Amino acid sequence: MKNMFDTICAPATANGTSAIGIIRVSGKDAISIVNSCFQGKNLNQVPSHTVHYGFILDESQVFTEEISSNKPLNSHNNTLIDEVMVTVFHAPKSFTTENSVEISHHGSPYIAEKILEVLMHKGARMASPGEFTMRAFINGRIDLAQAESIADLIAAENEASRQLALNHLKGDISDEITTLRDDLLNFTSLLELELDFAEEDVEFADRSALISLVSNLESKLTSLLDSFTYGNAVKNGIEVAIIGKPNAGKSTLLNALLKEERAIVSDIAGTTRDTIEEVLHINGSAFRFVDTAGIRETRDVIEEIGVKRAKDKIASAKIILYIFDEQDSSPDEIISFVKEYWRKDLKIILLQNKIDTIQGVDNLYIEAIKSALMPAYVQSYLGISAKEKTNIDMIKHELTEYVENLKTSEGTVITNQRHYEALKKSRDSILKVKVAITNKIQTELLAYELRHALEHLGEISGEFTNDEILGNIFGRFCIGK
Ligand SMILES: Nc1nc2c(ncn2[C@@H]2O[C@H](COP(=O)(O)OP(=O)(O)OP(=O)(O)O)[C@@H](O)[C@H]2O)c(=O)[nH]1
Ligand SMILES: [Mg+2]
Repeated sequence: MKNMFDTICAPATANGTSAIGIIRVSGKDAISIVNSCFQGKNLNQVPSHTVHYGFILDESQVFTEEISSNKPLNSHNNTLIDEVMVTVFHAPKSFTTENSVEISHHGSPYIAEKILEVLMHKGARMASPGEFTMRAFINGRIDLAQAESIADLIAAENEASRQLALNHLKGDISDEITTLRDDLLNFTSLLELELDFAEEDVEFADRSALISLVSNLESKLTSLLDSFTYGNAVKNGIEVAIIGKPNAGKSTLLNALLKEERAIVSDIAGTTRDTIEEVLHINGSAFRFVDTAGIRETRDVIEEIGVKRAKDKIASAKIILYIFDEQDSSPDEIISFVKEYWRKDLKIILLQNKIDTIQGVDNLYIEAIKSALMPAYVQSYLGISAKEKTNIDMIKHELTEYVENLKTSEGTVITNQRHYEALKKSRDSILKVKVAITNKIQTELLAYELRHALEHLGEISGEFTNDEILGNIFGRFCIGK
């Protein structure tokens, strides 16, 4: 980890031309460093949370002359880099809790670079990725789960992930974990007290109360863990594979869903050979649609690879849109396909395509499929025309409903794999504690398992952490965050 006492600087806005760019400076000397290359006002004397107009002075100027910050504004132009607004924050009321300055300059990458050069000449160093947020964490302004939620918030691309990230930033995970930990800590202390009085054979920690606490914890941890299915879906999008025989209309359907001609459509069976993936946001949730090669026996080596990829997609997808043409698929074919690929955590939607080409509905056909598969294997059967875009909205409605059903009862939703792992380990320890109590195991072992559970819970908020974990988390942030 780099020195936490350095004053750091970095652009806070994306690299590229824009109306305004912001450079962030944080650390003990942030204000004096910026002041030493600022012309307009003495920043060392301004109150916190105030904005000031002035100029950033050129590096050569900074070097050759003692700068008086109260110099008149009409100095020679080539000594000035840019006209800026600076915002001053005094410790501890800043994002990092350190003295901080934000310089708003004209949004040219060249100007940003020049200003950073000057700041570095004056003693600041370039921040590493996520270093501002890491300082906020190390200085105790936010916990680790909140720090991670900042990265999630920046990455949020739809309404649901924005909402969850904001809840996390506001501390919903942290609050929940703190409550769980406090209860546990209380008991662990009582058990450890018993150990101190081991000779006397006393019981400070009421075992039946401990059992009910442990059961309570177990169910809370389980519901947090369950929420990850939804949380993960929101954060990473839900994979939806479009599967079917060649010419069923898979690519036409992808195009209809996306409302653009993304995939090549033709009446030659075997048109799509590779998988084609596109993200579509429906009612605030992200779906990753994958168009695949039509599944059939083939001697064509390339097509065979495509078919293999399609089958891999069935394995990784959460939802399958199985699309078929009545004139080209018997009920038996469809039934045996579904039975072959069905798994408990997979939703299969059957789409009878090309309804624009059929005269009247063949009830026997539909009934044969429905009676064999519904509701055990399949919950929805829709008639569509991908070409005419008939009933595409019904597919979208089914997908939205899927997301709604994933939502567990209201409450905290886990979106982070690291939290999920830590919660799982906590629950494992809690289950061991439960067994230990029932078997009237030694207090010492009981206390040991409880400590473990506490540590795993503490990993989430960052109470128990190490440089490697921190490096891993903050290294993925952008510079300037
Ligand atoms: N009438 C009608 N034709 C359709 C419909 N959907 C697709 N087609 C036609 O069916 C043919 C095959 O469509 P594709 O979308 O390329 O089928 P695919 O499943 O992607 O086929 P492969 O990539 O070869 O596996 C094309 O000629 C489409 O125009 C539909 O709803 N109605
Ligand atoms: Mg295709």
